[in-house]
Amino acid sequence: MMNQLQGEVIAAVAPSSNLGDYETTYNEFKWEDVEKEFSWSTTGRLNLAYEAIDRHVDAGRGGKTALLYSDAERDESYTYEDLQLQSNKFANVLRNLGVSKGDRVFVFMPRTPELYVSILGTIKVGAVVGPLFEAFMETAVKDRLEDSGAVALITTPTLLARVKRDELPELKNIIVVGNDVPTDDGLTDYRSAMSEASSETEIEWLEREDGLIIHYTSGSTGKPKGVYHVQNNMIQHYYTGKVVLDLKEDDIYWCTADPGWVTGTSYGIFAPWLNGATNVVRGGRFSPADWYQTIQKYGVTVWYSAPTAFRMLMGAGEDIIAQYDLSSLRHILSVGEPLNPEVVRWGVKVYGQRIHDTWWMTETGAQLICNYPSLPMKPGSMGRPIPGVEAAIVDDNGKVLPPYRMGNLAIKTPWPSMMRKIWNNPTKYEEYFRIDGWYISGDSAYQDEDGYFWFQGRIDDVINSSGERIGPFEVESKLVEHPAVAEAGVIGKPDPTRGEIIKAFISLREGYEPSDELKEEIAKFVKIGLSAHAAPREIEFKDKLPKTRSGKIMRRVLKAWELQLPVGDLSTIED
Ligand code: 6R9
Repeated sequence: MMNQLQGEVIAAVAPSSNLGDYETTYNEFKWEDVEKEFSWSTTGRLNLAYEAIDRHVDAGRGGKTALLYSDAERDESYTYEDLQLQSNKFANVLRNLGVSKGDRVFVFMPRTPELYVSILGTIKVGAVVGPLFEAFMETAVKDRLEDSGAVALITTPTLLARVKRDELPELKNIIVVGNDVPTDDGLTDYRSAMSEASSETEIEWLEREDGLIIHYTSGSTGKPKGVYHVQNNMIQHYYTGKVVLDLKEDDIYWCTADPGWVTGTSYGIFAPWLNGATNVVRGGRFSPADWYQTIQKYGVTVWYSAPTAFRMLMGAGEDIIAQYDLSSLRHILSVGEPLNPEVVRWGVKVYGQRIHDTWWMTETGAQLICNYPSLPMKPGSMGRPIPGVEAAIVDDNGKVLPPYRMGNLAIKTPWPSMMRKIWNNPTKYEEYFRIDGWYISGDSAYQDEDGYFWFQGRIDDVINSSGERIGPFEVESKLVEHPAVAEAGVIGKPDPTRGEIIKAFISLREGYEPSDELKEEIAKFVKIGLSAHAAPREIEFKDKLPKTRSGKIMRRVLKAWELQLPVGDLSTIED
């Protein structure tokens, strides 16, 4: 099973990347060298918003474009100096409302420049940001505001209707961005408050261990967990921006993620601005034409997205690609889910670029295992650990396993952007560190003899059929190679004789109709292409698969459907 995806290597594309030679950099690397970049090396204090924005202005780069924003109605551009002044104003708006260091301030609104200004201003006063997806409904919003004890919220008139203010006594202030702001108690009109606020402010200078952000993320059971991160994260945001995103002075960088997801903050805000890049934000929903148009319009050079988006672009076909000039692209990356080798091959074909997989989690705060422009790529592998990080496959007792043995993907503690707590839930936090010296990710993987890591699934997704352990990802990857298959989700279905059998949920590409013949053909395709025991014994066609907002196929929902069990917390599901 484990060697099925091995053997294919795509040569390094940019030996002159910021990383340089992987082995040498990895062996000689020290975090202390990166830390020197920031103000604490001279003052002992820091503030991420200062380091990301004002630091560039102080260094004479204030006129450089920091943000290129567009949606169906707006088309705007902001320099680093513009963002400095706007975030200063917003910091003053918050201070006038009594917000101070350590307070939790949540943002609940679509991707607009105001969202980015609000986040930066919140950090400037030393408050902890809590980003929420715009599509959250009442209960999801309430759970998060209540658990975190948020004192302020920035939202829009439309979304305000989903905030149960009478049930949230700690939420004293709501700042509303929009045209018709109601004038109730506790509501502040963003625009008029901003126009009255001074554009100078005192930055709250912080310790490295002071709070930065809380991202709520769903586990397989229970309520969402508030993953708490500190200012120290910026060391790793900055460094991975440099060596994984490979950001250079002239890059036009586009991360397609919403800040409701950790990718949209760590890599949609912090990493690009800490590196002084020009950051593209496109509002509105996904559409292939719109996305290609965005790349063409701005001349995007570095593009960070997710497998689900790449698969949808693949589904949209090649004719549309021919209508746009995408020649500015020089580096493409992916995160959030396993990146199927088929997608990598397709990227090489249609974009002339490898799509570089990166692995990390909300809890890890920043990228940990990655493909680099200067490293040969093995499609289907997540790559190798970033310099300064040690990763391994360990068994349940913490024993490090040799190459090709599947086990817990674990990270040696600590690393700069490691979460520092689960808000209000120390027990959950400790579970991740139950094996001394290691963070246990909950993912299963194996490592090959060259040190590359291969994702197999979430631990609880691993299928055991007739004693064979099968990673659903390998089966799904083979399935999407079939011309009829757009997306596939694979689960283990309990079976009296085999323990579990493999069941595949499949959505079909345009032009294909469900039929028993097609089921047979697809099963045979896996049997021949992967192995007999990996072939799904059952296939069910669906119009759409359940996915999180970050694009992960929710295997636990497929499983719950199959077993007719409650599906649990669905607050992060796509509509
Ligand atoms: C950044 C982010 C974390 C979980 C993680 C794993 C899956 C993320 C992946 C990947 C395979 C990759 N995941 N990147 N699986 N290959 N390159 O996604 O954070 O939303 O917390 O999800 O996502 O299962 O444990 P988060």
